[in-house]
Amino acid sequence: MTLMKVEAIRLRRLKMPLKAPFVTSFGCQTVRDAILVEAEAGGITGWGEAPALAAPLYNEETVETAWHLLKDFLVPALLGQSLTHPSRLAERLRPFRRNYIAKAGLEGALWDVWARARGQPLGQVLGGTRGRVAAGVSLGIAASVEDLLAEVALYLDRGYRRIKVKIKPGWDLAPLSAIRDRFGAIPLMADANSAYERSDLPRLKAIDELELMMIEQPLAADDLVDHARLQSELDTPLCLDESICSREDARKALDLGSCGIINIKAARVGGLTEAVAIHDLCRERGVPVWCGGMLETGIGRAHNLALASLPGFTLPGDVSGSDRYWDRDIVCPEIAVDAEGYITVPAGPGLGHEPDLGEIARRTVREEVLIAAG
Ligand code: OSB
Ligand code: MG
Repeated sequence: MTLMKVEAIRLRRLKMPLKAPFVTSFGCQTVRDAILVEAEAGGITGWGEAPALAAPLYNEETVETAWHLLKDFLVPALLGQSLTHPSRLAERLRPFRRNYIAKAGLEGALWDVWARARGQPLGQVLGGTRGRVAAGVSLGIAASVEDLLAEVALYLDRGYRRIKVKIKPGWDLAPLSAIRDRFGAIPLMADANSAYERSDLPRLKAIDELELMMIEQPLAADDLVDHARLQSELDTPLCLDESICSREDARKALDLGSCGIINIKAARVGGLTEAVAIHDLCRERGVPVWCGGMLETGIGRAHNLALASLPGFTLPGDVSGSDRYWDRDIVCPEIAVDAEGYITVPAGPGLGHEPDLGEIARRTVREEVLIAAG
């Protein structure tokens, strides 16, 4: 396949109950309303996921807006068109502003088609070099410090190689100090999802004393300038998530000194092409990156695993096993963490974790098939 002609796209909405509610500074999730994108091109099927959240609290997108964008703009712009490579999709979709999570779902399906057509694993097609990826976990805001300590113990026992804790003003020093007291110098970091302001500097200075690996996104998504000011006041590296929606954002953040580390999520930046471009920039500049997550099903999780196999992903990310969120995932095999806390990057073509069509059908609550005219 040198030209990829997309003949049909099937969009699905799935209801996936989370094992336990996931609480952040911006809200509480109990059910994952997931969007899957299935693309047909030249007899090959590829899968992507658009992991927008139910409410516009992490970024401006929601499950409904991502569905609307895909159905009414992005898929119609692609159907019947021929692409020489998945990386050419972004320019086709550029007239439609932002809506990066929706775009990433469509691009992801095309990357899977492309890799399967070549009989190569997606990781390899992206430039991945690792055979395994260190697993990390993101722990939500808990009901009590004791509950959080029990969760930390569980994931350390399972071999996870980094613990991330969600924080907000009032749920920061106590839980983080308790973890340091109980577990010592484990690889520990905190994610604020923009819950702090400049006036919280004294509190952030106190967190600085805990020698975390990094503090993720303390300030507003649109504020690279105050992140740079804050970074100059702290020894702990800042890591940006919400602030970085493109390679250009990453360049500006690094030029300004707004962070020392970047969390790369393909979903947040419009797809794997832009994610790889940010990876390449950071690698040139010696800036470590790690792969973030968005409560993905196994489909998005397999995409993340492929991305995290690139050489610049030197820090463990929010790449966890299927059983972190799901009683039963929708891919075969499920994504598993070994006793040493690593996930094997699959060697099969494309995602390397096959969609479980029965399980997907059982959870599908809405479906839309769009077919190229003629
Ligand atoms: O800020 O990294 C984040 C989940 C949804 C939206 C934003 C974030 C997260 C997480 C969990 O931290 C990552 C995961 O385990 O998928
Ligand atoms: Mg984050």
